[in-house]
Amino acid sequence: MSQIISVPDIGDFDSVEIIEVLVKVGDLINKDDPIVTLESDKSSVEVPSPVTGKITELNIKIGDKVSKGSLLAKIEDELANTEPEKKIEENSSLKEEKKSKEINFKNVNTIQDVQKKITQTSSVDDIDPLETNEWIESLNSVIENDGPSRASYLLNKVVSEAYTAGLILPDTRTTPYINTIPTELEAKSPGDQNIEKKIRAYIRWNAAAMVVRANKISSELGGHIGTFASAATLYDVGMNHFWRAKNKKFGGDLIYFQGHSAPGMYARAFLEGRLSEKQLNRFRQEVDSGGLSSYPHPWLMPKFWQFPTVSMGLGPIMAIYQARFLKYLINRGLLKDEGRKIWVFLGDGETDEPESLGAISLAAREKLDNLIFVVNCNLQRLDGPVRGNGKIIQELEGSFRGAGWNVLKVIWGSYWDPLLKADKTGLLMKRMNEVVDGEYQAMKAKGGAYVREKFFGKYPELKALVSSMTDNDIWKLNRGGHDPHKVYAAYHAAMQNVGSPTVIIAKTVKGYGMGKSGESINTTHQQKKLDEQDLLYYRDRFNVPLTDEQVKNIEYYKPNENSAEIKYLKERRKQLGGFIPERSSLSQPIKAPPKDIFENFMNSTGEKEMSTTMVLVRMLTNLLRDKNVAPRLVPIIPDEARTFGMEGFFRKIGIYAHEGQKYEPEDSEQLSSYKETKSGQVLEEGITEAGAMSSWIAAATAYTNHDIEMIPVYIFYSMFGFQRVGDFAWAAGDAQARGFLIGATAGRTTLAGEGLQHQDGHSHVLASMIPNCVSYDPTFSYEMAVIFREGLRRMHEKNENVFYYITAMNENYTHPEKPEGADEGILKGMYLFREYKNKEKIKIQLMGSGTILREAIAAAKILSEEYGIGSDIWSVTSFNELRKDGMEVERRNLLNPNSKKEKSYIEKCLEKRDGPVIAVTDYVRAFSDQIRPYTEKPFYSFGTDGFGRSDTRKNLRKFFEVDKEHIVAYTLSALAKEQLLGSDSAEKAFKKYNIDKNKEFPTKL
Ligand SMILES: Cc1ncc(C[n+]2csc(CCOP(=O)(O)OP(=O)(O)O)c2C)c(N)n1
Ligand SMILES: [Mg+2]
Repeated sequence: MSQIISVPDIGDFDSVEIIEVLVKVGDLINKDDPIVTLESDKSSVEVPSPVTGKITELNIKIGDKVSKGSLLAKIEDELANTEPEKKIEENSSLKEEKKSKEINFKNVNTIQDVQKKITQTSSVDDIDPLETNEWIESLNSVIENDGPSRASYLLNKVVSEAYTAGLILPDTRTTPYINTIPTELEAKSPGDQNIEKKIRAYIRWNAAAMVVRANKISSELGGHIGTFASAATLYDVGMNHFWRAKNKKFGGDLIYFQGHSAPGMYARAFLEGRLSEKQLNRFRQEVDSGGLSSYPHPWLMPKFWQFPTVSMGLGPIMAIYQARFLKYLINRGLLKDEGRKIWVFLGDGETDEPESLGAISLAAREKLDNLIFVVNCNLQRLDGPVRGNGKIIQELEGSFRGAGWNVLKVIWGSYWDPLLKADKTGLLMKRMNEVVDGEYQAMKAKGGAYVREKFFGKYPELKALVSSMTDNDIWKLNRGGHDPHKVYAAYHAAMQNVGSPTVIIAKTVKGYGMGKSGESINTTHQQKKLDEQDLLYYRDRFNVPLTDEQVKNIEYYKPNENSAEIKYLKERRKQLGGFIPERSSLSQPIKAPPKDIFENFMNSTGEKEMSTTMVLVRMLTNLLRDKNVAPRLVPIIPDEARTFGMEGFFRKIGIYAHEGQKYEPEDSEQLSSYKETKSGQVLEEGITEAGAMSSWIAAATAYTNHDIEMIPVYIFYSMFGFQRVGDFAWAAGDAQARGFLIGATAGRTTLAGEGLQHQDGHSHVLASMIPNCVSYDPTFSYEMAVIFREGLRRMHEKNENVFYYITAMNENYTHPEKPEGADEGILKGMYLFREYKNKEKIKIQLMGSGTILREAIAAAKILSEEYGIGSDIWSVTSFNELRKDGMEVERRNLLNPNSKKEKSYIEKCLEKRDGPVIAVTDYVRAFSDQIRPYTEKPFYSFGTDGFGRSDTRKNLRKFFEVDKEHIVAYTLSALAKEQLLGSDSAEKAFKKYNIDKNKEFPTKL
């Protein structure tokens, strides 16, 4: 049966142009295959075929204008049978919906398997204990007869009723200041505790010894002892029992180590035989190869570290988006679901960074049960207590519970269990609740007698509770984070949790075991030099089998290979699949797309005006037709798709949504309707540049973390890029990210109306500071195409560890054809775009980039036609790349004063050309000034230094003095200064163009 294909609802547009016809008569096509591409003045979108069939008639051609309802083609759809497919889709989405409607009890009780009955402790606040008992007995009977789910349901119901009745309920953000998992429900560790204790002691010792040794070499080297000392058990339990390494059979868990706990990881790797004593001795001495980096830096130790975490706050948010990206890869069918987990270690002080907690609601919303945070609450940060007057653990519990996380508090160690059991009145718990962190810290600094007096001494009953204990016994009452049993139970519960992320909030002591030199004191963080007495104390505290002499020499301790400890440690890692951390990549390069995908962009657009953003979006649309590239593209947008004309992607490739789409979108009839789907490809991040950047980093490092090469393209307002999330970009460089960052709406005068906070005139300068960031400011469509294509080739085919920053503009203009042989120059940073030769022989070297190149081109015309001055017009696609080349060549020349002078690329371009350089961009002068040292020609740069403001492009260019008139006048003046021309021409030009000489420099306005 023949069917008509017409233009569907395309939103607010009328009479849009057909820019591509993608089928011909006789073609057999599938449902949803594109028929034509339509382009408005802002965006392009493909019209998909509604059915599978054979094209029998084509009613349009390129250049036609069409509107909603216009006839495009006819298709014979007798080959098609799309109904069953549809049904399958419907069935699965129905099922999903049903599933999501099932009642979820996880927030009611995190311990799924309630085995114990609730027992009443008579509380001092209870006015009617008998009545309370009746309630509790009822609850127990429900648990016993109908199970915990029913009990939870009833409690929920009662609570809802109470809310409805207007009852003011107790604040339930937090639970009492005790462990979340009751002792009876703790999963027991299968490990040999004796051996594990010894291993932990050796790791502690070696970590501290390494730092102390480094500081003997030079106190400049620094390092941390106290942090790892507080976290050793948290890491050890993970290493011995939970964290599975990547190997041929399994993708591996990903562990984000707290940056300054790195010494502990080195110390373990030393026992495992992965690092030598020589390497430990080179901690923080990296200049000659073989040293160990201060913190986790994949750039410096590319086979060891995976995640740069030491800039606080970046680790937690990057890990959240990593966990989400893992689910994305699974839901898109690119990875199999192996139950891999992302573990993230962070300090309690670090949680004050907005990035640390800024995305925790996303983690819950996305049901990231592959994510486990471990917050090491040692109650201290660098200067002092994290919450001296409060309780960081309770505060964090409230935040995470409120966000929908599964919260497991690990506050008290096993030595407290009998005391808590004996606490029949709830007084001990009350005391635990009322003591603030400042006091808790002081107690661990001051010893057992102090704790007896200050903690238990407040209430006679509590004093009595510990009366048979010695001060030393009291001192031994341990915190949960130092108790391997409690930590094991929490990790075990976290692994079982389904449907939400888990946070383990563990209480520890900063500088645990360091004694007077640094246990729980405000200066612990800075402690890196232990003297002999301190070291002897530390050895004794953990029973490290070293003689006094060995301690004095700060020797490392490593038992021999056949010792029970080393065998055990290795065996545990063998069982868990290998060593951690370890960085590797088994990913396959992506075959670069054929030339013809980009060929169109090399031609002139004729009369047709378009922006480079549109060019880029068109290019991505084309790439989505390439079978190798298409599945690997990850478009990432922080709520700006419509700004950039990318809304066509919504329907075409779908927006990733782990629960699919539970609603019919308002615009479902339209071609670019808002389509959310479980297999969606677009990461529509909402308004979070930090989040979007974290997604980009996850995708850009998927080649190592997931062994699959992905091509992330994150497109954002350029002003909200490097300026906003520059530290992430730095971390991306460290992590050896590969992918595209697109700074759209770039240029201080090009994003006209938006004003000061939006107009970017410096992102390229910021980008230039990252060594492995390759950046370009292209003007024309062919430049964009050549650059993007090379980016794909270098990063994703040749696997170079660089990432690309490309600016794109929103100004529409026509694009010329690519000049013959321009490719090399486009990539190196400059090429000759056009030449004006005049009789008078005065010439200038006119350089421009981005949209301001067009002002330069217009100025050259005026200079030639009105002043007889010739120009060589250089399109400078990358001042940044030119500078890199200039610096390198200069250095080589200085190192080889006897050799023939090598020429930089800039010199090669300019050597046979006359006249001063006039460089003009939509960026601050510092951008073009970068290449000043690499040419001997006089150099004048013009740019957009100063705060932006809203106005028309024309007015803004006049204000910043980068319009064609200013370029002409300043050029004439520069020529006068070079004594190539009299000064009258310039003076006349200033008058002619009404240039106000008394206007302040724009940076002062
Ligand atoms: C963004 C950032 N700001 C500051 C620092 C410097 N710094 C390193 S560790 C530290 C204190 C950390 O305290 P906490 O998070 O509680 O970790 P702890 O050492 O107590 O485990 C600070 C301020 C940093 N690394 N990153
Ligand atoms: Mg801390």
